Amino acid sequence: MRQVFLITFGVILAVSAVVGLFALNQANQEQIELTSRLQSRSQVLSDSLAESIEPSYNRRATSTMQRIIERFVSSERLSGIGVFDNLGSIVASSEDLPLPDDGKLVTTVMDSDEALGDFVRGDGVTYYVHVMPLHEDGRVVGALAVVQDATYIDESIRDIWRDNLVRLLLQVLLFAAAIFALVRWVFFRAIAKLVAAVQAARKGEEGKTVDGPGFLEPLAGEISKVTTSLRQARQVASEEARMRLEKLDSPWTAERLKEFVKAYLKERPIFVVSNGEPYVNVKEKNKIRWIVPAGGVVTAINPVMEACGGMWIAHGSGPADKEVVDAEGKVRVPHDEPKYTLKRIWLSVKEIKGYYNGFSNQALWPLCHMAHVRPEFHKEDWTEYRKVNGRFAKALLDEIRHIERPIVLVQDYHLALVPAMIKKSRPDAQIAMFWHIPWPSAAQFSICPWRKEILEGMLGADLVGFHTRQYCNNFMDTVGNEIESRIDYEHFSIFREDHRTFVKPLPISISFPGSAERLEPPDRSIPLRLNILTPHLMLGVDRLDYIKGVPERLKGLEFLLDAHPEYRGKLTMLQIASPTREAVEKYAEYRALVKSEVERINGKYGTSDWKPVVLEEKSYSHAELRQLYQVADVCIVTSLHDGMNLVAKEFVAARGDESGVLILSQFTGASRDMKGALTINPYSAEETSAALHTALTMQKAEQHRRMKTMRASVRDYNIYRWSAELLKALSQLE
Ligand code: GDG
Repeated sequence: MRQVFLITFGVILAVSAVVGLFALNQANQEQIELTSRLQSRSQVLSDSLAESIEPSYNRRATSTMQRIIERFVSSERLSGIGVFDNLGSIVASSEDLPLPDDGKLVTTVMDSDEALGDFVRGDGVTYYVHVMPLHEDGRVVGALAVVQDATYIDESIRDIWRDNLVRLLLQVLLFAAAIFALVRWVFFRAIAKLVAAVQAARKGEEGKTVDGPGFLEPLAGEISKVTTSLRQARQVASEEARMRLEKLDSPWTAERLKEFVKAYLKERPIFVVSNGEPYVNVKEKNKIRWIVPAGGVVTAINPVMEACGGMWIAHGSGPADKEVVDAEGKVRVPHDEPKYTLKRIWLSVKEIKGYYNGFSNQALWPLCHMAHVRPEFHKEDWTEYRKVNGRFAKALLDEIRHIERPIVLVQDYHLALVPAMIKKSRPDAQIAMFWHIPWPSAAQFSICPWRKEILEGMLGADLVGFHTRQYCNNFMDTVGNEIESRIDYEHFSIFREDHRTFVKPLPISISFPGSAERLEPPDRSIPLRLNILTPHLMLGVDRLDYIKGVPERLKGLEFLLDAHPEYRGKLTMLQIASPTREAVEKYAEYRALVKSEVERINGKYGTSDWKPVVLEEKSYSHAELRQLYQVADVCIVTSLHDGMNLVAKEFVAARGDESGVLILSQFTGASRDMKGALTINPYSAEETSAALHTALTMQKAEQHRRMKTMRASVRDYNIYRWSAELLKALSQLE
């Protein structure tokens, strides 16, 4: 748009300059012509008047002169006539004779014996004064001045300028409108069409031809060739990918997953249903911006949706979420390069209290995690949980009503009842449910008053996935204990009535290789901003959740600073603690506990220029977290129980330099895959401290060896492979 204005402005400037020059020339010509006509008339009038006046002047017949003057003034419509003696004094004149004050013109004419003329301005009127000498016997004896109103010359020049200005304005308006329309509709439209065609080629969409109007034809031709080559290259890649699809080996990329989806699912759309949404909109200073919320489900599922497209249904929890969606609660995301549709569901305060804060996070979350927080079961929370699950199911059923055999991926413990609700109305839907948190032992699960309903809900899915084989076993045992069914341990499936559900371990991962793959120069700006200047940096990144074992981590640090005072002043623990589930009391208590522990340790060891722990109780962007992963010497994960833990994998993925040490709790799903980590029992401060000491003194060669192993494992089993395995297993269940 700016360019259109610039072009229009340039043209207007050029037109104005041309019109201005022409107007100036016209005005000059007019002035010369009118002036010359005025001068000639003055000359003729003066000559004929002089002839009549001279005899009377020589006779000093003043009254005769006065009469002649008066007659002449009125008959020729003059502004005045004056007769002067040889001293320049008026002898006879018309009434109100407008003359220059100093009378110089009269004197000059008499001295030079030559007629002269000049313009005189006064009271908004311009006069032309013509003075000629009067003679007696060939001698100059006086002068005669004839004064004419010359204002019409100024007016005529003004009219010329005004007419030209009006013409200029009209031209400017017409030109501006024409240029605007031309640039906008012809030029920009053609460019926009070209851009759309190139974009379509980049995204691999078929059927958009690259063409442009005459002047853009050469460019369009070249772009067309490039996009054809791109399409051909893509076809070759796709062919190769298709040939490799049968093998679920590495490397898996977003492109390969896309091809896989095309080949296996024949482009059947994918629907993801989860409680949490991938983007949250907030309003700051009247401007809406989006942020990626902290949490493992979003980290894992977003790259899959970006690769495969489809629809993600989630709770719209952001304060400005409603302002960016259409009437159906939908918006295309990511906002800067849309790839799939996000449909938001709105929940009331009561629903959030019972379904989310209540049953999901005060009953199921502690029930599934052995973190010594007692689950709280309340009938009213369960009622809301069931009701909200019904609302998610209904929203999904509305969306799939015209789609044959849709693929539905239900995420996590908030939506355990959704699979059966969908299956009941749409038996043709292929449903997978992934449980992102641990599944406890059958005995532990048996304390849940609504265990049967939860299991029946989950068994509506064709496939139920957990991170580890152990969780799968626990689930099969639980179903065996609680529900009338036939358990098939050979194929890991459960028969109930006429439906069969497969149970499969699918260790979730991250999108490596991805942006994390790039080797960026380490950026220490965040530690510097936080005034962390110690040679060693130990990093923790967690939602502020009691399962993450932050107080235990702090105890481990305390133990280290006691056992190895040489680290005092040399080591800083930076804890990124993104706030989470703040409406739940246990989380508020936990937050206060972490804060007071940090203060206690900082009080115990801190000095004027060193704090052992820097606690950041706020969310960081993924790009900032990546910067931190790249400069930390140690990343520490001390979860008391954790389904997988993606922070461990993100740290490893960010270490393109193959150095740094990962300390990992043995109670995370990740500890099964991350063979190069230093594994600890976070309940033992002594063990944590020993691992920290080992990490801080580890030779570079040893760090490389361990990091290489871990990077290879995350690269081989990334999120694209995870989803390919899940989708392949699901599509083969017919
Ligand atoms: C559940 C299970 C399982 C952290 N702080 C910020 C932030 N994060 C991101 C991390 C990471 C994710 O959140 C946390 O993932 P985790 O896997 O560590 O943990 P949970 O959120 O508890 O996830 C877990 C996971 O689901 C997947 O199945 O592994 O066991 O509990 O990606 O980088 N992200 C942003 N700002 C932060 O401040 N944007």
